[in-house]
Amino acid sequence: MSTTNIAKTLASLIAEADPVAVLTGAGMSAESGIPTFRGQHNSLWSQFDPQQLATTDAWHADKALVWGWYRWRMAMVQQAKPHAGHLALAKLAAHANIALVTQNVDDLHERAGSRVSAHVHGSLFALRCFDCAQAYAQALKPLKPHAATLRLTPPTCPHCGGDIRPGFVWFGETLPEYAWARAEAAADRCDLMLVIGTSGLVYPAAGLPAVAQQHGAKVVEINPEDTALSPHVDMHWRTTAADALPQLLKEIGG
Ligand code: BJW
Repeated sequence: MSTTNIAKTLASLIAEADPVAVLTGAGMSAESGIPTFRGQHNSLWSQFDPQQLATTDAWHADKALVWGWYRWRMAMVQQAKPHAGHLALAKLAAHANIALVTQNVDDLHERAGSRVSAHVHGSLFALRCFDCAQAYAQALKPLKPHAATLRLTPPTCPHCGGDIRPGFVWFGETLPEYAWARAEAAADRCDLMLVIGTSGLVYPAAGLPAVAQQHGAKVVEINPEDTALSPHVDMHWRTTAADALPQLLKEIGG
């Protein structure tokens, strides 16, 4: 199918669907300059070992290494801007009832104007104490740009003296209960799910498209590459988020 036909078909699926669930992953932010986790020569896991950085064992083994790496990523996100795909998705909400579920810990959807239903893997801006889980609201000391491997001491919790940790979900941790309930509800109820920029490898989020299909929804994937989900989806659009979403918005009349 030509690109124009894909955009037209998807626009008509959206016109008939209520609600539309959108599940985004790291590829959604790639064109804003935020590296994905897997694949590509500059992806995070091609340069850094997830076992050393994204597990509670990694945190206990070397908090300064993990905190320095997260501060490096926070700075990268703060400098990034939403791209045309983020902006188009935000505008699509004027034409469809969208439930946006993201695996991303950045705030690019919000900065583009979208209301995010669920950040299932947490958020860059939701720091909390490792020990007592109290939210940490104090501003972090501004840093000069630093190397990803700079070791930095995490702040101390004003309530219990524990270490402040990033508000992300590491491997082996359960997902935030409220966010996960909203994500499951979106998958249960939707008539259409758009799956944008995820490899579909990390569970339980990767199971959401199957849940949507079990409830009768169609699933459409927007991704320049084949993924673990590709064999199961109803339609693919083999292009990037910043290319597809503005075309889709135009087709819908936005
Ligand atoms: C573009 C593009 C462009 C590029 N436009 N597209 C079953 C079997 C085995 C293990 C498990 C299992 N079920 C659960 C597990 C364990 C584990 C898991 O899934 N492991 C798998 C790797 C096998 N899951 C967990 O541990 C989860 N917790 C859990 O299950 O709790 C219950 C439990 C407790 C105790 C024991 C067992 C279970 C938690 C998962 C947390 C994931 N955390 C991370 C890090 C977040 C913090 C941080 O940011 O550092 O979340 S991992 C990382 O992967 C991050 C992402 O959100 C997540 C998904 O990645 P995503 O978004 O798909 O990105 P990529 O890089 O993989 O793909 C990018 C895609 O974009 C590619 O397809 C590109 O082609 C595409 N792309 N440019 C559009 N311009």
